[in-house]
Amino acid sequence: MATVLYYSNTSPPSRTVRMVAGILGLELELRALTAVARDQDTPELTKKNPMRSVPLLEESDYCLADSHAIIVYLHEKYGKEAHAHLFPSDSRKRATINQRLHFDCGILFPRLRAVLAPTFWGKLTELSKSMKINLEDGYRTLEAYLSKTAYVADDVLTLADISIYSTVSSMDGIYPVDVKKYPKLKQWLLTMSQKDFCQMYNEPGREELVTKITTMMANNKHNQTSKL
Ligand SMILES: N[C@@H](CCC(=O)N[C@@H](CS)C(=O)NCC(=O)O)C(=O)O
Repeated sequence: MATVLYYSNTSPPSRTVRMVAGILGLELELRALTAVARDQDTPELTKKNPMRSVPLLEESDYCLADSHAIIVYLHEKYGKEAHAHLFPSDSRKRATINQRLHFDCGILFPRLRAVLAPTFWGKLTELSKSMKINLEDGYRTLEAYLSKTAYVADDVLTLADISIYSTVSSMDGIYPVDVKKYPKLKQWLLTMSQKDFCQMYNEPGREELVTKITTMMANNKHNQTSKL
C-alpha cells in the first residue's frame, strides 16, 4: 500500500511530514501541488480534504490532513523502537510534546501564515509592527522552553522540534532571531539545521520560500509606489 503525500516544497508543514517520514525510513509517493495557485481546490482534492490545505496524506481510501496529526499517525504506524524518543509513551512527556505541537499549529504557524498570505496577494510590502510583536512573542516563548530542556519539549529530539523547526526556520529567514535576546533559540536553530533530515527535506524549501517572500515584498513595494 502506497503512502501518498500531497505537498509543496515551500510549505513548512509539508516539510515537517517529509522530515518525519525520512527519519522513519518511510518512502512517500509524492504529489507536488502549488498551494498559492490553489491546486488543492479541485473537486477531487476538496472531497479528500475539505480544509483544502497541504500537506495531505492518503493511504488507499484513508485521508488525513494537518501535519501535526499526520506525523503522530506516521510515528504510531511506522515508528520502530529506535524512534520511541520522538514521541515517548510516558504520559507527561507525551503531553508536553502535544502541547508544543498545538502551540505550533495554533499560534506559531498562523503568525507566519499572517505574513505569507498578504505577501502572496500582492499587499504586504514589509512586516507590520503587530506582525513583529507576534513573531517576537513566539521567539520569547521558545527561548523559555529551551531554557528548561535542550530541545523544545525534552532533552532529546522529539516530533515537536521537527514541527516547530519547519515554521521557525522560515520565520528566521524573514525576521531573523536576535542572538542577544534569544541565544538558546539561535543555538537550537543551528543544531537543527545541521541534521541530515533538515538538510535534505527542509532547507531547500525554506530557502525557496524566504527568497520568494523577500522578493515579493520588494515587488509589492515597487508596484504600490509606482501607482502613486
Ligand atoms: N495546520 C495545518 C496548516 C496547513 C496550511 O495552512 N498549509 C498551507 C500551505 S503552507 C495551505 O495549504 N494553504 C492554503 C489554504 O489554507 O487554503 C498543517 O499543519 O498542516
